[in-house]
Amino acid sequence: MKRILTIQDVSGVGKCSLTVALPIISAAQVEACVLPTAVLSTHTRFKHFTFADLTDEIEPTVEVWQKEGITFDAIYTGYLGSYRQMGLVENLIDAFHTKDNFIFIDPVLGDGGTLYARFDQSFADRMALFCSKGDVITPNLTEAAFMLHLPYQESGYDESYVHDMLRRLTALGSSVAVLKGIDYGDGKLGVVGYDSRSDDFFSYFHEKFPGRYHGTGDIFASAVVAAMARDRSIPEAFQIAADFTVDSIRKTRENPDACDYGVEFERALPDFVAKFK
Ligand code: PXL
Repeated sequence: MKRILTIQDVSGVGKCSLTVALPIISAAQVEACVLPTAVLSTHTRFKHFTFADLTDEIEPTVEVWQKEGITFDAIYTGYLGSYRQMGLVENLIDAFHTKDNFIFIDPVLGDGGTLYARFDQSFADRMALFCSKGDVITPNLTEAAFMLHLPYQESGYDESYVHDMLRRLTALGSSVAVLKGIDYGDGKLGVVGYDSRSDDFFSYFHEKFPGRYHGTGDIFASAVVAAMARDRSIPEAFQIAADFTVDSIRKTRENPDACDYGVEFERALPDFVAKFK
C-alpha cells in the first residue's frame, strides 16, 4: 500500500486540514501518516480559537522515523504555523525526499484576496522560499499573488495572465505549479497547471457555484495527492480532485441544514472511493 505523510494542523471543529486529509487519503486506499503542526479548537476563520503549537515535536519525530527506517511515497504539506516550523519541515523534506517519491506543497496562506489570521506578507515571503522544496505546488490566486508580490485580481484576467503567473510560480523552484480557482468570466471555475519540465500547460474547468466554501482547498489538495500516489497522471489527479470537490459543494448546497464552516465532503466520498477500486 502506498504511504503519504501529511503535515498540517488538527482543527478540532472546522472540517479542514487533517480532519479532511485523513478520510480522503484513506478513501483512496492509501495509508495516511500524520505530523500535526498544531492543535486548534476551531480553524482560524472562527471568531475564537485556541492554538497549541507542536513545532517542538518535529525533530524528535523525524529522529524516530529515521531510526525505524520509515519511508513515504509522498509528503504533503498544508497549514504551517510558524517560521521555525517551516525550517524544520524543510529539514524533514531533505531527510525523506528520494528520487522515488514526491513532495506536494499546498502553501496555505489565505483566500479571497486576504491572508488568514496570524499571517502577514513576510510569512508569505517565507512560504515562497519553502515552495522551492516542492515537486508540485498548488496555491490559489490569493496565495500566488502574495508569494509573487503581484496585485490580487479577483476577475478580469485572461489565460496569458494565468500562464505568466504559473511560470513565475515554478521559478520559485517546483517543477509543477497548479493555480486553483481560475475564473475567466464564462460561468465556469477551474484549475490551470504548468509543468516546467515539458513546458506544458493543462487545465480543467467545471461548474461554478456562488459564494466561498471553507476547507475546499484542503479537500482538493488531499484528493490530488491521494490520486497521484495511486499513480494517476498529474492532470488526471487534478481532474479527479476537482470533480470530488465540486460534488462535495453540490451536495452541501442540497442540504439546507449543512453547517456553515465546512462542506459535506463525506457525502461525496462513495463516488471518490469508486475511482480507486
Ligand atoms: O483550510 C485552511 C486552513 C487550515 N488550517 C487552519 C486554518 C485554515 C484556514 O483558515 O485556519 C488552522
